[in-house]
Amino acid sequence: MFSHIPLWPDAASTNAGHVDALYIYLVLICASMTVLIFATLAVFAIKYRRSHNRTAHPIDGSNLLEVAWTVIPFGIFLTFFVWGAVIFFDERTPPQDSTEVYTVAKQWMWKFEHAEGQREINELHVPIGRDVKMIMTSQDVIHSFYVPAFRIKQDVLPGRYTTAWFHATKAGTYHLFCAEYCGTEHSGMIGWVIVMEPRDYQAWLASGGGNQPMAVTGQTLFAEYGCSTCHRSDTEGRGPNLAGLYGKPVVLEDGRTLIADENYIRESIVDPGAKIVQGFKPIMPTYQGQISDEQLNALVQYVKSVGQTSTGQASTGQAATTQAAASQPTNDQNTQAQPAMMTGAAK
Ligand code: HEC
Ligand SMILES: [Cu+2]
Repeated sequence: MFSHIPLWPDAASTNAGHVDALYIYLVLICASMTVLIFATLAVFAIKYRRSHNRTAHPIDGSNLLEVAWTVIPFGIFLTFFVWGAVIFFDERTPPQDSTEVYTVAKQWMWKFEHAEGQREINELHVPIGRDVKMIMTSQDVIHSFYVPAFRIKQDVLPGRYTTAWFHATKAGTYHLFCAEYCGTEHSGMIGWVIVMEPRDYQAWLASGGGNQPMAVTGQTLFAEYGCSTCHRSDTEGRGPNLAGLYGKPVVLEDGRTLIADENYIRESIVDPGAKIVQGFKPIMPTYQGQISDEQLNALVQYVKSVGQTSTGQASTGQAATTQAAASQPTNDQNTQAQPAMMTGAAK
């Protein structure tokens, strides 16, 4: 509708229309207020101009008038707040079952890794018609993920995750900016979001070749870093069984309860002492400085996938875990008969 006005960026997400509508509303209200004020000014200036054959009649004020001109504008301006809050909360809440893309920002580039395993730099390929959740962190300073065509902007911070989501609606190639000054080459920290028809996207995924899902990478790391020695798929481990942890409430030693989201899992790995799970001792070593952000992402994705059954990408972790769990009792007696399962478990 507004695409012929060059000031207006492309609108390529479900969110864009809402943001634009609110923006137009703001402009209209401001414009009508301006017109109202200047019109009144002009009319009064003429009507009540100084004149010799008229005497002034002082008035004592009117409570009705004062209440009206306070309450009515207040009500009008509150609509900004309410409407803005509705859009804000919608933008802040990624739908369940979104496709996930992990993002590591650094001076001065964007590194993306799809949950399915594809990696890219300064280019992000996404399909039309799917909810995409960006799980973002920074390797150094604060950056900001900004895609005008989607009307989303989200700061990307070191040491934690921030998330953003969108649902692309129009194929095309759109600008990606860093919107937070981050050093000398900040202006070069740009890229492209390539929105593709689902068919083309499938072709693009297939052409990637050789990538394994992040959850599988994470599972390998989980064994390599010795996590699996404490976190077992039964209740015998020295650490909690992580199956089904993601999205569930966790009761802490100090009595607090919180939801195990990506940030909680991440913090549990780099700063295990920060929040101790009730009933467990603080014996988990910190992995701060020993693993890269990419490895951390893979571990988080793996922990999220353990014991999940609903989403496609999660089933990899689930399959791998069930396989490992299933093959454990067979290890001693049945090694010969189960060679396929053994390779799965040996990792
Ligand atoms: C020495 C044993 C040990 C090792 C090794 C270990 N952990 Fe832990 N982990 C624990 C214990 C004990 C807890 C519970 C106490 C706490 O919160 O620190 C825990 C808690 C956690 C939690 C929070 C669990 C919950 O139910 O809320 C996560 C996630 C986690 N660990 C992941 C990992 C990962 C990933 C690794 C490997 C990089 C790892 N752990 C290595 C012992 C261990
Ligand atoms: Cu930046």
